Amino acid sequence: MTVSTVAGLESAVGVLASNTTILIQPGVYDLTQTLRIRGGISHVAVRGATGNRDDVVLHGSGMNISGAVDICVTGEDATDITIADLSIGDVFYHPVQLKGELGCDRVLFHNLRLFDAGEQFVKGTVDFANPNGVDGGVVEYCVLEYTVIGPDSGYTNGVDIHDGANWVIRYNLFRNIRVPATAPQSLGPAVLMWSGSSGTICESNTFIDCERSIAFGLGPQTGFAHSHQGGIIRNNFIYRTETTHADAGISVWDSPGTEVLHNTVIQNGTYPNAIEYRFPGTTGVTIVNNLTDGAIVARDGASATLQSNVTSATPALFIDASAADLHLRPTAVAAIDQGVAVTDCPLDWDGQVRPIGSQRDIGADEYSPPSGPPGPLAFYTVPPCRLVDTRGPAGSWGGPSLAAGSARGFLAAGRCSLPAGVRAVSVNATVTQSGAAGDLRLFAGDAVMPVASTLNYRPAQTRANNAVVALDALGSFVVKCDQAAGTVDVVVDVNGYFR
Ligand SMILES: [Ca+2]
Ligand SMILES: [Ca+2]
Repeated sequence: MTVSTVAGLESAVGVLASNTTILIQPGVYDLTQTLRIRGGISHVAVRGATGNRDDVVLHGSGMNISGAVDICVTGEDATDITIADLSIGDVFYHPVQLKGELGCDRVLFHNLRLFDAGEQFVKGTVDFANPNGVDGGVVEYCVLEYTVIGPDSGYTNGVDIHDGANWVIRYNLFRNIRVPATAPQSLGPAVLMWSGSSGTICESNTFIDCERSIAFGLGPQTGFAHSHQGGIIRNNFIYRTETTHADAGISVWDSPGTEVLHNTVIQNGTYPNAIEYRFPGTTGVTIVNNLTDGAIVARDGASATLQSNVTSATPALFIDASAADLHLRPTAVAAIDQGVAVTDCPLDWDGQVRPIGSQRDIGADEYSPPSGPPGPLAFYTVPPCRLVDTRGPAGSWGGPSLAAGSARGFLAAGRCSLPAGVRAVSVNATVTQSGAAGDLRLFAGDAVMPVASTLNYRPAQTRANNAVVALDALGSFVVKCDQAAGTVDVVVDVNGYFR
């Protein structure tokens, strides 16, 4: 269903049924009540209608004043929730709270801007007497930021999850997760996974001017064997010049078995340590191929295996450090081809396959020499492979169905035997279960939307067509659905690629 008013949105969420998407038309929505996703439902989505997160903005009652709406969206007794393509902020507590104590699991946050939260931006709660937190969350392609600075209380984090298993936090920008110098509380990590959380993957994010960027565990906690266990912190860019409340970029505090691989942490002397592992419960940790301008330090009886880290990085190694572009320059000989082989980090920050050249590079970027003007592309076949099927469970390559007028991006590189650097894909695109007559346009995400359609269809028709679809620099493409109303399902099978 499509909504275009605050009342329409609040009413639609109130009656939301399983397997339903709410599409929100462009506009600013000053909420009058919390949008509660609940009622034992599953496979539901709340999305901006255009695919541009800046077109749809949900406001609470204000970051600094408690009011009618202190939490914008809650996930309660509901699972397999998608929240995508919009902005949420200006709220006294949380843009989004997920209630593990009520049975919430598996929430996808995609292409959101979350801003100006009086407390945590994404909060996953739990009943500490009977812990069963929110599992299987994904936060991807989002911006979480304070426009200027956080609340006077200082009580904030970006993503803060109690007792969550197997979260994935990737390709996000965390900016200005910091609080005033006078705040009574401070040092809230931008990513904080704790209270019995496990198996988190935190990868290929960028952190700019955050007090602490990533914390797996926050020290021993009563009632939990460990604050966090396992998981991987890899390929993150962390950059800070802010001197107030400075702390370590990466903290592994009571988190056994965690891997810290190929991160670039540049804090410009604002705090002596780039990476800290701490407390006796932190055992079996591996810290490999990280590039920092600060120390990597054990505290309070923690143990780890360190290999091939460089802790003497200078801004001269990077393309534009002051703008937090921590890609390596060709002259960065201290990092390029100086790493050791490591299993659990096959790609770099850009999604490029490691190694390029003779060995892996230290840090989050694998340096790739400029390719020069593109030459003629070569065509390669791959075994037919299903890349996208919106009839499937909600996810990056699955549901929900495409809504009328919407556009959605899909990453192709790295899937279906498609290598990094792929420039175009040969596909068979199928539409089915169309709610109205329409057409699809498939195109590179960084290109101007083409006039010509890839596939035209009538209502309730199943129809297929072959196409060659160009990809953007990250190896992704966009599907734009042109139809008057309803939804359509899309299946994209790959049979070859150009590179
Ligand atoms: Ca290399
Ligand atoms: Ca690279």
